[in-house]
Parts: sequence; structure tokens; C-alpha cells
Amino acid sequence: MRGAGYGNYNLISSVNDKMDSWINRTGTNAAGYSNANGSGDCQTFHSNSKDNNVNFANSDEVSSWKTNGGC
Ligand SMILES: [Ca+2]
Repeated sequence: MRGAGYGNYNLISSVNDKMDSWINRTGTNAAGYSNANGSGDCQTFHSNSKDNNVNFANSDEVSSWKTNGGC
């Protein structure tokens, strides 16, 4: 859980490749990446939105994320 405006951040190993839902309560789009350091497949976490069960293709793959813009 973070505010808007943060750059890329790598997930720790205990939650790496585990994300299956998200909520974005900020007014800024955020994004998650399948690989560390903002690389690989990207999915946008739209502002003021949520997804309780991420699409199969994007589930359990996020390894890094940012809150300063979408993909
Ligand atoms: Ca990954």
C-alpha cells in the first residue's frame, strides 16, 4: 500500500509472483510489471479502480510496480 507518485519498486520474495487482486484509491494510474526493475509484461492499475480477481493472463506474475503512471 503506497501513495501516488512513487517510482518503480521490486516486491520482496515472499509476495513475488503472488498478486491476484489490486485496488488503486489514488487519482493517479499505477502499473505492475512481470519482472523486476519495471521490465517484462505490464498491467495498468487505473486510478480509483480495483480488480478483485486479476485476469488469468496477468495473475501471479507481478514482481515490481510503480504508482507514478500506467504502462
Ligand atoms: Ca514475475
